[in-house]
Amino acid sequence: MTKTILITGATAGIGEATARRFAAAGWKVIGTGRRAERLKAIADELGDAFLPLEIDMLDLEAVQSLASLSGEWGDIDLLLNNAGFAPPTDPLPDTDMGLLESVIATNVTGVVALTRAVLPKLVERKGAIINLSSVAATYPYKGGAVYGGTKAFVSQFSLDLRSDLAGTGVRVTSIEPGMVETEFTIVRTGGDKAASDALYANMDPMTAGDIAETIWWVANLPPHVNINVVELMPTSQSFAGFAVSRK
Ligand code: 8X3
Repeated sequence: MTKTILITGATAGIGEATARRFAAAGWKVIGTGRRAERLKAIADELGDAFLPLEIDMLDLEAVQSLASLSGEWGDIDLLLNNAGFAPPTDPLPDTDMGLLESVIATNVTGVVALTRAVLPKLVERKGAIINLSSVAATYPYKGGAVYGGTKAFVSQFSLDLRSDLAGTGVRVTSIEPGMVETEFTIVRTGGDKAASDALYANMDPMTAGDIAETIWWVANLPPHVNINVVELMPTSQSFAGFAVSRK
């Protein structure tokens, strides 16, 4: 039987790569995003397998409306909470509060609202939820307080949801990648392509396809196997030591 995945932020990066990966394997893909022309380009490419929905995760009424998807697109087997972004790594007082609010609203409130909206469908289908967290949920770095805080929320939300869903057969996974070369850093730097290129230069970052493949693996394990957390990094990314300030 054909399965259906709902992907937020399907217009680029990990969301787009996952849409392609699942459509190529015969899944139906509902993709949400803000950029209509990008959604249209993906729809032109994937054809009937793809339902493009122009939705801004900040619009909670639009998010809630996904609870009423019906007919051919009403049965959702897998929710991929992928939409999210990071503010610049500037000191907190220098970062625009409106921007921080939209990061929190997208990465936290949007994930909660959409999960809440489609959970009855997932329970009905014994489906699954995969949440895109980050290594920033676990490992602090300078300028990452709000982004890391939102991702720590996503990781813990995923674990706690498993408790709520005990006995339902619904699986929940938190995927926690390190450096993946997508538009993530271009967005984070306010459109600075050169800064993004420099960050990923000569270090073989992971690709959106690497993460899509991980999502595919998690989603297609037998129903009795729940992967709680997947943390992955490029081989070239590792850890720095603690910072110590001395008198
Ligand atoms: C972002 C991961 O390592 O680029 O989610 O900060 S990293």
